[in-house]
Amino acid sequence: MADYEILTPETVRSYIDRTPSLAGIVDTATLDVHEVGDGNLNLVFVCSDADGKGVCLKQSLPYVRLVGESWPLTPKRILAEARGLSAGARYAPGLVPEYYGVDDRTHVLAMENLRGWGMLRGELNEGHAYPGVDTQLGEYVAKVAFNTSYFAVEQNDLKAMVAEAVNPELCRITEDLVFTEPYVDVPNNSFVDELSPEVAALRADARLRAEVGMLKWAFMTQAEVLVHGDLHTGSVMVRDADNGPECRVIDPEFCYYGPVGFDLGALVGNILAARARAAVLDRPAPFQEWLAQAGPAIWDAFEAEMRRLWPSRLDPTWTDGLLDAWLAKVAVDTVGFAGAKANRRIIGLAKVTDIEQLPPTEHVAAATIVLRTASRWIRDRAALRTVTAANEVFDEVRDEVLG
Ligand code: SR1
Ligand code: MG
Repeated sequence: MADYEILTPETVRSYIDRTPSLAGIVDTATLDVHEVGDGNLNLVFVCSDADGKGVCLKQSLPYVRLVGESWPLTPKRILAEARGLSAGARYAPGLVPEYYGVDDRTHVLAMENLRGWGMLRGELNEGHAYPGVDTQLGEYVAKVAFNTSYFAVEQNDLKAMVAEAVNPELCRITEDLVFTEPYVDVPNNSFVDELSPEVAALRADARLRAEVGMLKWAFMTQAEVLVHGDLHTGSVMVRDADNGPECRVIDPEFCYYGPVGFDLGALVGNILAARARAAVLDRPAPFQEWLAQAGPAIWDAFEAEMRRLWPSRLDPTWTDGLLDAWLAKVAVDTVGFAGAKANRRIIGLAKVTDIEQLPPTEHVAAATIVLRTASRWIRDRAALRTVTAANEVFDEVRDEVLG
């Protein structure tokens, strides 16, 4: 049970009226309110008035929405989301929604209402390409990463920021659901019988189990930058604007100081699911080709932005050679984390519509492509070295599964 007021579409108007920080944002007399939260954790209210002004209110529940009150979860996670959104607004303006503030009594965060925007995952499911959004996402990750790291923040200050941003309950979810549970038999897992041999094979692969353990270790110990922490294609809103496609990154409630490759890997791993879906549905070649270059494009934009920002680093004794070595390490991390993020969506709790909403035969084929590709990414990431090389594994596996 919550010990704070849980909002409903009917109570949102009076909540806005009695919350000084929201005064004047919308006209509550003409407000239209819809609860649209289709994620795993929270309530989301999109509110629009008759003049076209809007606000989006996100309220964290004291439990996991996907499961119910039997899985309690701190509602203070909304403060982590506020931290992530503020960092995005400061370092990557225009790539996150406008942030209007957070109320730590009711665990409600207010932000720009992205009315008319679509979720990238849903758009990809429908076969819609968003050229340029890949580049914007790579830039977003680099801008936040550089500016929240030792590259740009004085050592003592950064240590305080790392401590302030610890997010143990949310990180524990990731540690369990991404790195542990898919590889053992627990009630949270589920998959169709036809996938049992694939799952058994990856669980029996000692090398893979060791490598996924190393990725979990990296997730738990490498406080490199403020990562978003859940940067899948459902955390990206998109639209076709006058100047071309654009995106806004949302939902950073899992943010904490971790390895930057975890965010890049989340994007690449979810593009893997989208690619598998597009392949089994035999989507038109231009769409599949755009999806194929999206992972490398994200990486290229990330690397280019890091190199652009590099001359402004605080410590000039960090040489250009260090940046080269650091980028090489992050590229390997990215491939590995992408594999871990993809496998969990097939085997564990919290699946993705890309794969779940396929007809049975296509579902098995797409899931098999994801599992085989992702497992090779995890196991062979040091040899693969780049997102581009990882893409070639997808091509091989797709041909092996689809013939
Ligand atoms: C129990 S929460 C399941 C998942 O939802 C979030 O979006 C994260 O991906 C988390 O792992
Ligand atoms: Mg989320």
